[in-house]
Amino acid sequence: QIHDRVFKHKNYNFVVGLTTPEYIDSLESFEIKDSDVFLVTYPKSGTVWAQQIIISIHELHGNQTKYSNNMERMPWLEYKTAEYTLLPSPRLFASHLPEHIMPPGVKEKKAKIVYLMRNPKDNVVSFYHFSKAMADLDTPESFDQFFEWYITGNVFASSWFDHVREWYLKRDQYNILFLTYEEMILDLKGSVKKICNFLGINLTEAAICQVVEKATFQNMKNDSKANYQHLPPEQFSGKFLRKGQIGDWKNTLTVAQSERVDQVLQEKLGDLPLSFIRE
Ligand code: PPS
Repeated sequence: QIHDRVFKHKNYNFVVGLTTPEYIDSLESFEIKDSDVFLVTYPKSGTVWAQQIIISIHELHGNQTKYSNNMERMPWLEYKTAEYTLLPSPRLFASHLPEHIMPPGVKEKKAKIVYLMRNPKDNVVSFYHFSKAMADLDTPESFDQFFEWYITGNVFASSWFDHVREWYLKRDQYNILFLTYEEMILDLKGSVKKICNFLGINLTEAAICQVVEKATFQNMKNDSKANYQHLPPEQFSGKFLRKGQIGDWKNTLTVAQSERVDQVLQEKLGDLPLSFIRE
């Protein structure tokens, strides 16, 4: 089952109108620079949050560039929204691509990947609300319907389980840092420091505190560069910063749905040392 608003290419669901099979194919020869930084996520895992952090770290490090919003400073690799070869270094990209579609050059260069994951129960709830508000996506009739789409990977970005598994299994081929949304919620400052260390950027304690300040839920909500309110309301009628919590899934998933996620987690990721759910 595949919906109107997605097309499958290279065994992955893309959004119709946001990219093309030809452009995706061209990524095979996309030239990578050692200084490139990629933030890779399954959708609704905290992308815009980590985007704000990575951009702020670079700004405070002295990489001042003019940009009107975070999407412009750190565009999505799979949606060609600018001439990427002309972007100043270090280039910063966001991406929801699975490992098998990532430009092969990323492996050969010293380019860095921050891979951010979020537990699938909160992820599916966030994705459901996003699907209702985003005109580019198929609109579910109910949470129950969306849950079925999600569990079977019949959504934009395909299966969360496959995305996480594939990136995790191939991790040794990349210069990659795994982070979770949950650890960012529980220790934002520690997470910012982890990202700085990984990027090889030394910030003063005061600068780190500034990054943390800029990345709080409330401040991001009011930051016009970070909150994605620049998207036209006919395209997106919701909030990118919706609730920003761990465990909100308990207000939405039934016991049976929660158990189903546990079961699929066990089936698909049970052999890997990853744990996601925080009660
Ligand atoms: S997207 O469309 O894939 O780019 O969405 P993404 O940014 O990955 O995920 C959106 C969810 O991340 C939450 N978010 C935050 N949580 C805590 N603190 C901060 N600063 C923050 N910024 C974004 C956002 O609220 C979405 O989660 P939900 O559960 O829907 O609130």
